Amino acid sequence: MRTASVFMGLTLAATVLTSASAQTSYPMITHVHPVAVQRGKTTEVAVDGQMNFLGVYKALFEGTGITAEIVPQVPPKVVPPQKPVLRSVKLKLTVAADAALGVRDFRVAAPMGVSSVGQLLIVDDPVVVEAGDNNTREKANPIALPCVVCGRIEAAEDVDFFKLRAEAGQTLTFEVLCARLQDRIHDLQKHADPMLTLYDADGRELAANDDYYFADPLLSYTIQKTGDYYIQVRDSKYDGDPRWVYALIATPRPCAAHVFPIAGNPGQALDVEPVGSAALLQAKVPFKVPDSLGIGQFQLDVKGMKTNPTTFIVSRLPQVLEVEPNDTPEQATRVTIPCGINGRIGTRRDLDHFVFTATKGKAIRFEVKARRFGTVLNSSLDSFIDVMTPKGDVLASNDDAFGKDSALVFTPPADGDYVLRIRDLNSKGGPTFVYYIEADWALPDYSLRVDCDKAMIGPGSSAAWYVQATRRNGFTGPIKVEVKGLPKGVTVNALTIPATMNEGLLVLTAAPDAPLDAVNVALEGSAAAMINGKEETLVRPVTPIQEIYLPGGGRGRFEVNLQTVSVTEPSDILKVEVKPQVIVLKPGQEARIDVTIQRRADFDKGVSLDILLRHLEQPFANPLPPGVTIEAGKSKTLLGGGTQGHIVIKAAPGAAPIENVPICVLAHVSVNFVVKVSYASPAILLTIEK
Ligand SMILES: [Ca+2]
Ligand SMILES: [Ca+2]
Ligand SMILES: [Ca+2]
Ligand SMILES: [Ca+2]
Repeated sequence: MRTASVFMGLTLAATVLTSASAQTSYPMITHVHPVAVQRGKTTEVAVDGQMNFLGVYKALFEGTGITAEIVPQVPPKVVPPQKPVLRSVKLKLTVAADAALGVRDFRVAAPMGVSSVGQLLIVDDPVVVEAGDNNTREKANPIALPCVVCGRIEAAEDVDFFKLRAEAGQTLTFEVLCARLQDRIHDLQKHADPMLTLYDADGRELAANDDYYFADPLLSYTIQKTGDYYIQVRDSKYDGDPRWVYALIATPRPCAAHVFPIAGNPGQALDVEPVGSAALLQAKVPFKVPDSLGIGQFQLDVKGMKTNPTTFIVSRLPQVLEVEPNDTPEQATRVTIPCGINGRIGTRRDLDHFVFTATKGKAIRFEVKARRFGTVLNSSLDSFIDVMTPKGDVLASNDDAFGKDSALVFTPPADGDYVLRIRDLNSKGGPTFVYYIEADWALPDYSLRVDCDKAMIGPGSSAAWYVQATRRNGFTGPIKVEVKGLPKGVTVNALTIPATMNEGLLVLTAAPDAPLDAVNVALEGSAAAMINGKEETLVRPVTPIQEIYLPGGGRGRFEVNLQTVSVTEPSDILKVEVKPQVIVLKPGQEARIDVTIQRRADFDKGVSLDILLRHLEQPFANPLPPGVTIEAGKSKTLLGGGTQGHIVIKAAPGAAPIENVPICVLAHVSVNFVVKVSYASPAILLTIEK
């Protein structure tokens, strides 16, 4: 049944206590309070949002080490046929003592569907919750460091003061996680821009910070005089919203906001330079690189104290460090491809050059990993890269390929030396402008995303996921996609994205007796590719993308870390039936798909049909093979309150042969003028003959 949906309008606020009997949607999380939970403890948190949280029976988390008990809910009394609605659920969270620190995605599951993604912060220090009116220094909430304060910038003009005692010589660090917890919230139209200010006992401002990690602030300050101090959290424009929760980390422990170098080989013993207050204690810190490949966050040991988890990249590529001065092509640091380059745009207008020897026609891929919104790559650098001749003639350039990070593929026109240059787009620089560049052969490869991140399937019904492939460096082969860990009673069609297509459809179907449940699943692609003359199997994960509301009603898409399947109670549309389920066309031929929807007895609202996933006429996914289109004039897609429709598809005279491409019919129900819920038919296998 439901997959796509989104686009909350303000109209939802009008239906606070009751909903119409039909037009089912899923719970949409907007915020969690308190948003931080201490590991090794059990904590009760409130999860709030839109639509209906009544009957939530389970919570699902990214990673391991968190379990949840649902605190029993008390449904409000309503007059039938109205149904009770709750906008909140309380969870009793138990976090294992060895659970990974940091931000985690999670969801809750209700009988009618699984929620959009919410985020929680796992911390080591005691959590305290903002209390009462703390809008002035006089009314500040007392806190004892180290701690994590969970509060809210709940209204315009809200300022939150916290009072603390500090000793002369202590270096304190304060960090807020607030804006970073809002990026992937489905329908939070207005986002916070928090800032921090530190005051002494007399109200003199000692330090302030607005944007350190994207819009979130961080500041460290060395106390000169033992006494009372005040830390203030507010929005930089004095705005506020009850959904703007934050975690204020307040600690006398050393801070490593970044490290240099930012990458190393598994198991390597490195001396890294912390950027932050940890550098006051120890300029170079021994660090054993973990074995887990990829981008992670790890704590440093500084003089017997642990820092915050800081971002580090583990790679098998040989690692090199920039050597200053390298501000001109003549001073370039020599590197050998393939390698990982570690550097820093250390000052304003700094340029870093790297010279390498290349072979005519042997393509090289450069990818910067420094700053990507919505991830832990949080360097200050907005990279810009050029590949040049040793004389400085620019041959290729890139600014933004992955968020603010640059990437390009360079095919050398002749044997010889070439120079890679990296700089900040705005000529800024400083200790926090660390970067890593993957410099590797441009080998055939691909990546996969899936729209969307959750499936909600009624008994006997189906839901659709659209897998989208990006092919790189000449990879043209078919890609097999599999779903691992489906719940009991749920099946999915086989999918191999053909060589001539870049997308494919997965239809998940629940058996009529499938039990109510929700589980996280993993999608994986595998494909054969010729790598240096040898056939290899490339296995790649599929990144879930959640649709998010864009102001004005547009459909945004944001990468999340959870892919979830739920079996629900029967919804508005019980089933979308299609005939035929196998279609064979010759070029130039048409086929008519007859569609019958089974409505739940109390559901009489309008339904529309489609094969493409579209919003406001913009296509987001199209499972039809090349040359096959919908004949809109011959189709009946607006059913009103009816149950019968049809869609005519046509193969163009030049349509290439292709076998058994899965497509399906979506039945859309509008929840309001911006929220749409989609139900899917079983897969139809489409073949084009010669
Ligand atoms: Ca507050
Ligand atoms: Ca800010
Ligand atoms: Ca330089
Ligand atoms: Ca850039």
